[in-house]
Amino acid sequence: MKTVVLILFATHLAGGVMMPKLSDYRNHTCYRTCTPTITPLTCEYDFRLENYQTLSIACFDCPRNISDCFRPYCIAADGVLRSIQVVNRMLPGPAIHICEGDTVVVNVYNSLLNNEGTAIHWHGILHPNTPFMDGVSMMTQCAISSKTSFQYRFKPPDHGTYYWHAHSGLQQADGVFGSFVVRPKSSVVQELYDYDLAEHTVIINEWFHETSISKFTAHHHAMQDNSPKSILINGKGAWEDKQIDNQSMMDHDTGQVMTTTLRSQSVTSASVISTTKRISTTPMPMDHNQHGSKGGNMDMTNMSTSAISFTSRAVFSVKRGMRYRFRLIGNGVVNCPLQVSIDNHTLMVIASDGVDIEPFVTKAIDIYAGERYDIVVQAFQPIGNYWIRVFGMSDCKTANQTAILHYDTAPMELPREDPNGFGILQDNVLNSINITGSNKSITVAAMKPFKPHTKDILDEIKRAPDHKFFIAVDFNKVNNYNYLDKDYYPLSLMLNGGHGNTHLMAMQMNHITFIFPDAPPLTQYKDVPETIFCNESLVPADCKTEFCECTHRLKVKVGDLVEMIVIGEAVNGEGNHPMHLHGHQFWILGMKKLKASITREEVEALDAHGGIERNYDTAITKDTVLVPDGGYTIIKFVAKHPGFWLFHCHVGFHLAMGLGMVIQVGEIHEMTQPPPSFPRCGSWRTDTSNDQSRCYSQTQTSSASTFFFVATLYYYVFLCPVFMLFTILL
Ligand SMILES: *[C@@H]1O[C@H](CO)[C@@H](O)[C@H](O)[C@H]1NC(C)=O
Ligand SMILES: *[C@@H]1O[C@H](CO)[C@@H](O)[C@H](O)[C@H]1NC(C)=O
Ligand SMILES: *[C@@H]1O[C@H](CO)[C@@H](O)[C@H](O)[C@H]1NC(C)=O
Ligand SMILES: *[C@@H]1O[C@H](CO)[C@@H](O)[C@H](O)[C@H]1NC(C)=O
Ligand SMILES: *[C@@H]1O[C@H](CO)[C@@H](O)[C@H](O)[C@H]1NC(C)=O
Ligand SMILES: *[C@@H]1O[C@H](CO)[C@@H](O)[C@H](O)[C@H]1NC(C)=O
Ligand SMILES: *[C@@H]1O[C@H](CO)[C@@H](O)[C@H](O)[C@H]1NC(C)=O
Ligand SMILES: *[C@@H]1O[C@H](CO)[C@@H](O)[C@H](O)[C@H]1NC(C)=O
Ligand SMILES: *[C@@H]1O[C@H](CO)[C@@H](O)[C@H](O)[C@H]1NC(C)=O
Ligand SMILES: [Cu+2]
Repeated sequence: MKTVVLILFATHLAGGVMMPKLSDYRNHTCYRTCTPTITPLTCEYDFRLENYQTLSIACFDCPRNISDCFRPYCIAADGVLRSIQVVNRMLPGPAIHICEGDTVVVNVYNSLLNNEGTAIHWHGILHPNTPFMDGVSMMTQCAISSKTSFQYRFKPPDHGTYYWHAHSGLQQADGVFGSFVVRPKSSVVQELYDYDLAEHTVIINEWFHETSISKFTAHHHAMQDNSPKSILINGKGAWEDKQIDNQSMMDHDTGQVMTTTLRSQSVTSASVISTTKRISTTPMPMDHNQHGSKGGNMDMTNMSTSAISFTSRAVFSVKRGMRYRFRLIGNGVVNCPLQVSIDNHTLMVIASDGVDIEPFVTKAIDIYAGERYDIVVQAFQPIGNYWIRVFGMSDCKTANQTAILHYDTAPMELPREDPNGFGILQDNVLNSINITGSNKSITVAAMKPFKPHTKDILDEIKRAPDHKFFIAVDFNKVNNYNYLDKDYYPLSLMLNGGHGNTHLMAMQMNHITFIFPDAPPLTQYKDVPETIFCNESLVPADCKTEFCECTHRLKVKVGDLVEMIVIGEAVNGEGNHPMHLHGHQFWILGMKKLKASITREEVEALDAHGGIERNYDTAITKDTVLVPDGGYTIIKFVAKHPGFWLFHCHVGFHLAMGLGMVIQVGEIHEMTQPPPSFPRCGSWRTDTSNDQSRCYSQTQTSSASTFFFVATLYYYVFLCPVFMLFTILL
């Protein structure tokens, strides 16, 4: 009896939410060969979000002892100490690899400190019937409060390369992301490669050496730069900088802070490190992460030379003579196109954003935040090791990273070529930032679908749209009260300071800064006052002179054909914006950089005179596309799926500044509503006379909370005294 009582009390103290053991995959069998006759599975994962640390105590002597860097839960990153936010103490977080037709269940346990809320978005995955599983905090659900859990459950309708990331604040930039691959049961492009392995998923992101929120506030409130120092490939990288040679690190054995000169540390001096190391007796878990080199210690650092740093780069193994499908994921968070190339190998592009395209060969791809490219790498070169190079551009001009393409019988050594070797390639580049350049470099608008469009699809694409929206994106010269004060430190003073900092201006779409409402409209439409929504024809003021901030919404009917001409005005500052649409794929009808800067009026005039061509015949579909500065990108889609779908710049800092809008497809009654117990949230105040819509009436209280209330009452009023009585009696 005593045990029962203790268990009851323990459960009570834990608040009822069980935090799972780390790395706890409910089912390890979802990664398998996908065939047309395969039995669909339900693939369940536990995600625990935590504040964590690179080079934590889990890392023992890493990076002085490189083997230690491969210990479970050791996140070495690029060897620089910093605070991070991660899922299951992994970077990237757990990879999801399923077959077409499988159902995904992810139990998110929010263990973040500071009572920070979260939400996880499944980037690129469509939700025809589960719009409330899109994972956008304050749009499709409430933020998952700290110390609570939330279960995502959905069936991805299409195969392809996707990824997941936090869609709440800047958590994605601090480590809350991972890959998500839905393998086809059968595929038209399959004959182009021999292998499609989980370990060849390549997720690339810029990396700050401090928390992203610290970078963000320094940028906007103190006019600092927002340039990341480094780049990570599958969470790994090498970093070299004299300033961090002597970074203070705790000696995890002695507990003493030691300043180590990492650069001159040699393999032999590593043995000087304390031998009274704590021994971890737990066996190494399987590497469920499946990113790059799995399991084994692929130590490719070279500690006897000062030319490189001391954490391991990602290693991708191949067998000579074979062709491999690599899935590249651009997980950018600032304005950093990332150019990817592989020494002595070409990249055959076969798919992008989950859609097969007519294969073509390029030397390099410029990947923008949120884009995915599937390529075939032919391992036909002499056996050896080759650099996979990633060069940052724009705000990442000084950041770069390398990984290694390793032919499996080659010695474990670094490629001979200089890792800084050549700079950014200008020719033979897909999606180049300078798309007016060489004729060998093409834009994504020039990519062709794998199979020609059927007549039905062509008719659909060519039909006159029900809505044609011109959307101008720019930094605007208005007093953005989020970063300035009209009276005490207005924009005019700041700009005259000689900095010319564009990031103090307002990041807007048609002169409107987007804000999320204080309750998610998809699931609590009644709680969102209609007055918070706005659009160009209904704004509070003259937004060209006054700062306008509201929930920018474009409302369309289910089935409407929508064309959007998105213009990168770049009048007040350059910036390339990769625009991402939730819930739909769109055709790309055109993309052109016209000049250094251009106004919406100029593009509208050009279009009115037939000066803007649209390619219908070979238009491909994507879900994330670059809008070049001083140019435009034209997208078109059938608004098939009812819901509230965010359309935003995927640069995390830009979205945080309000570069987005929401497309409302259909009326609320046409949208699939979540189960009645779905979590609710919102603002509250006692005096609601001016606003009846903010607090919930008794009838709207979810059945789950009613149940919880009744259960708690029952527990305290009845069960608790009974058990206490028993305890006393025993
Ligand atoms: C896990 O995989 C096995 C084997 O494929 C399957 O039988 C089982 O139903 C799966 N379990 C869950 C919880 O999906
Ligand atoms: C380095 O770490 C590995 C495994 O973590 C351990 O087996 C080895 O003894 C360590 N080497 C030194 C020199 O401490
Ligand atoms: C690459 O990054 C390193 C810092 O890790 C820097 O020293 C080097 O100059 C960069 N190379 C190029 C070509 O930008
Ligand atoms: C790092 O420490 C070493 C030894 O303490 C010292 O000689 C060197 O100047 C330091 N380097 C820097 C960049 O501070
Ligand atoms: C790789 O390409 C470089 C530059 O074209 C060339 O110098 C080198 O010999 C090539 N390496 C191999 C192994 O073919
Ligand atoms: C490490 O660098 C040294 C000096 O450049 C070189 O002689 C050695 O072969 C390298 N080792 C590996 C494993 O690459
Ligand atoms: C693009 O072109 C502009 C001017 O034509 C140049 O300043 C810039 O460096 C180029 N960017 C890249 C990434 O090549
Ligand atoms: C364009 O391509 C053609 C054919 O491949 C080539 O002859 C020509 O030199 C290229 N022009 C430029 C500017 O690169
Ligand atoms: C813009 O807002 C007005 C007023 O609410 C509305 O009538 C109009 O339909 C809206 N336009 C779009 C495209 O949502
Ligand atoms: Cu942007």
